[in-house]
Amino acid sequence: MEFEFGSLRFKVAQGDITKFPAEAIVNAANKYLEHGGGVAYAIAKAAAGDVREYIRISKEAMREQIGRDYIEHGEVVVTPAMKMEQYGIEYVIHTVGPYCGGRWDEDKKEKLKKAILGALRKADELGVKTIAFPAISAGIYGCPFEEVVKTFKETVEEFSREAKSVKEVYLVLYSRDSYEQALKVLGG
Ligand code: AR6
Repeated sequence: MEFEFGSLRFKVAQGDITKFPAEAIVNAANKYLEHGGGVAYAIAKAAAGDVREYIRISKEAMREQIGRDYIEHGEVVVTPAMKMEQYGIEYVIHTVGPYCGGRWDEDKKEKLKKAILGALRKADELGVKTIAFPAISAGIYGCPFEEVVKTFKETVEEFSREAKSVKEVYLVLYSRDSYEQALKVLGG
């Protein structure tokens, strides 16, 4: 499924983001970049082989780029793709979405928008053309999948008015079920 917003395309795909051929992939991180489970663990493992090593690299990058040992919603940290370079991935952009625990309201939506926009703006700054996102906050953080998908589409449309180098934004869904659910939500 594909949407065109000016010169920007928003596409929904199914697959494993650690092998997805985009110049930048986004990690659904926690504020301390601990990469303990979910897609964060998978990315850390695929990048460095050793998850603890990638956590160390991420925390060091956070101190250099943010000057703190945690990030807020909207703040992002960039680390190298390491072993994922074989798929054409150059950067991992770590962002933190809201914790929902099954609930959803305007505040959670705003936090998710900030998390998505922060990563998109960083990709633009890095001169990236193609960026791929997982369904941030829709796993361990328990945000309603449909709301997450709708918020992605809305946020990418908003970003299209300021986008410079970014031309393609992918939402990469892990399971066939979640992919089909997303198509339904977005009217496919
Ligand atoms: N490729 C694409 N999507 C994936 C993959 C993959 N390889 N693996 C999982 N997903 P989650 P969150 C999907 O829980 O809810 C971590 O411990 C998954 O099916 O990874 O933002 C962090 O360190 C789901 O739809 O992220 C944080 O502590 C989506 O990715 C916390 O989890 C996001 O699920 C963040 O929770």
